[in-house]
Amino acid sequence: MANRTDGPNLGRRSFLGGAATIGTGAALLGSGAPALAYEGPAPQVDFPEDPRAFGGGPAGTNTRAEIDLYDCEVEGSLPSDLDGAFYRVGPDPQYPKDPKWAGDIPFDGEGHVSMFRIKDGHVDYRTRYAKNQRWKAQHEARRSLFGMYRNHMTDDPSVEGLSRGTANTQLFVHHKKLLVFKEDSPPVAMDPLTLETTDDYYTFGGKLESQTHTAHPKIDPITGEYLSFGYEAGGFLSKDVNVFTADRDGNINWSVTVEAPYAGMMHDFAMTQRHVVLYLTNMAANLPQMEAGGVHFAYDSSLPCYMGVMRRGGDGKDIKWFTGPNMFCTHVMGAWSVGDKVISDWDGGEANQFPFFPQLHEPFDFKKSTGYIRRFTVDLSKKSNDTFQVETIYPEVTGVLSRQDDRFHTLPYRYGYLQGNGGWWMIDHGDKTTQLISVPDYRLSEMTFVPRQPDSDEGDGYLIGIGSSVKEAGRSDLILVDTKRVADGPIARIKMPFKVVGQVHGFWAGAQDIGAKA
Ligand code: V55
Ligand code: FE
Repeated sequence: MANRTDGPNLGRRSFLGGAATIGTGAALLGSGAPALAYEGPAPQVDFPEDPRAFGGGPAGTNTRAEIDLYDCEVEGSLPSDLDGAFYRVGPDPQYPKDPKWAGDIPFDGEGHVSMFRIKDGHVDYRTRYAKNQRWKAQHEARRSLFGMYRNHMTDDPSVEGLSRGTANTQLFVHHKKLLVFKEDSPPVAMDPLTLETTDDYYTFGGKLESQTHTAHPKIDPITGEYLSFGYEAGGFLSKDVNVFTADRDGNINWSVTVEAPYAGMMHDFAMTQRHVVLYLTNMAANLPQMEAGGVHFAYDSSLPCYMGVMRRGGDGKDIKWFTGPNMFCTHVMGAWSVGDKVISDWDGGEANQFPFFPQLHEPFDFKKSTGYIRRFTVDLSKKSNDTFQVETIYPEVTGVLSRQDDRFHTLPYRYGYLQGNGGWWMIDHGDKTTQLISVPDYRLSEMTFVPRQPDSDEGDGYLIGIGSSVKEAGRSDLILVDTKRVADGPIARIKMPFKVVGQVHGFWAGAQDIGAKA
C-alpha cells in the first residue's frame, strides 16, 4: 500500500495562506492554478432535512451565522474576578454536500469557533468560522468542494493540494495563539480575542515534522511546554506517529517519529513528566472503503488495540506496543509516571463508540460502546512484558469526553470530570467518590474546568459548559457550577437568546494567556 507523498503543495499553500480572507478565488483562478472542475453557477443553498446528509451535527446546531453579541444576559452571580475566555468548537457545515456524498458523517462539518469572553461580571459572545484553506475555497466557490470524511479521492479536482482540515474538534491557547484542530491536518491559528484567522496552516514556524496534528495537545505545568503528536504523520495511510514538544514561545524543542502497528485512529494521547502514552484503536484506515467513495475509517474488531509507551525526550527507539483486552479509548482523564510504571486513565468502551463509522464484522453494539473510566498500567521495568493491565474504576460512572484540571496534565492528579447521563460527573480519586451534577430541564454538553485563581488548588474553581433547555426547544445557557458548592446548583447562567452552535470540545484560557489588556 503506497504512502501518498505528494502532501500539501507548499507553493500553492503559501499563496493561499498569504491571500486575505477574501480574494481566494482570484488566487485560485490566477496564473498556474488548475481550471476549476465544476461548471455553471453555484447551486442554491438548500440543506437536506437530515443533518447526516451533509456532515452536520445534531439538528438545529448548524447555524452558519457568525455572531457578535455584546453584553449577554446573566442570571445569578458571575464571580467578579473571573477573567478569561471559554472557547468551543464544533462542526457547522458551510455548504450542503454534493448529493453523491450524502452519506458523510457529522465529524466532517467545517469548524465554527465560539468564545464567551468573561470579565468584570460581563460576558461578550463571539463566533467565527476557522478560515482554513477548505473554508476559503468553498466560500469563494459558494459550494461544497470536499467529499467524504478524510477521503481526498472524493474531492472536487479544483482543491487538490489544499489542506482538507476542518478545524472542528478542539482548540487550545499557547504562545498567545488560539490553535484550532482537526486530527488530519496542522492547526489553524486564530487571534484569541478577535477570532480572526491568522494562519490557515500553522506549522510552528515551519518546524512541524508531521502532516497531521492531534486535537488533544497538553500542557506541561512545570515547564510550560506544549505537548503534542500527530498520527498518519507521513501523510495518507502512513503508520508514522510524530510526537513533539514546544517551548513557551512555540519553538519545537523535541520531535521524534515512531511507527505504529497499523494506521488507525489515535484520537488522544498522554504525556507524563517522563513518558509518552499513545493509544491505537482498531478504527482502522481502510483503503478499499475509501476507493469505493466511503469514509476514512472502518471499525475492525479483529485487530488488536495497542498502547505505545516510550520515554519522553528520547529518540523513540524504546517505543513498546502493549496489548491487552481490547478497549475503544477516546479521551485521557489524566496520566502520570511512578518510576517505570506509567498509569493513564481514559474513557472508553469495549467496542466502537462512533456508530456512524462502518463496522467490518458485526453491527454496532450500543452496550459495548458505553464509556467507563479505564485505568491502564504498563510496567516498563519488566522487559519481557508486552501486555497492559486495565481496570474499570467507578463502575457506577458511565460517560464520555473525560477531562481534568488542565494544570495537572503529566502529573498525579486527584479530580477528573466526565460527561454522562445529561450531566457532569465529578470524580475525586482522593476520597474515591463520584457525584453527578445535573441541572433540571437541561441537558449538559461537555464541561471545562476553570481554576478559581490561576494558582488555586487542584479542582478548586468552576465547571463551565453549555446546557440545552429541554423545555425551550434546546435554547442554550452557559452554565457555571462552583466545584466547592455543587449542591447550590449553577451559580450563574448566561442566558443566550438562541441555540448556540454545536460543539465537540471546549477550552478555558485565563486573561494572562489571551493577550487581554488589564
Ligand atoms: C473525534 C472527533 C473528530 C474526529 C475524530 O471525538 C475523532 C473524536 C470531530 O471530529 O475527526
Ligand atoms: Fe476529542
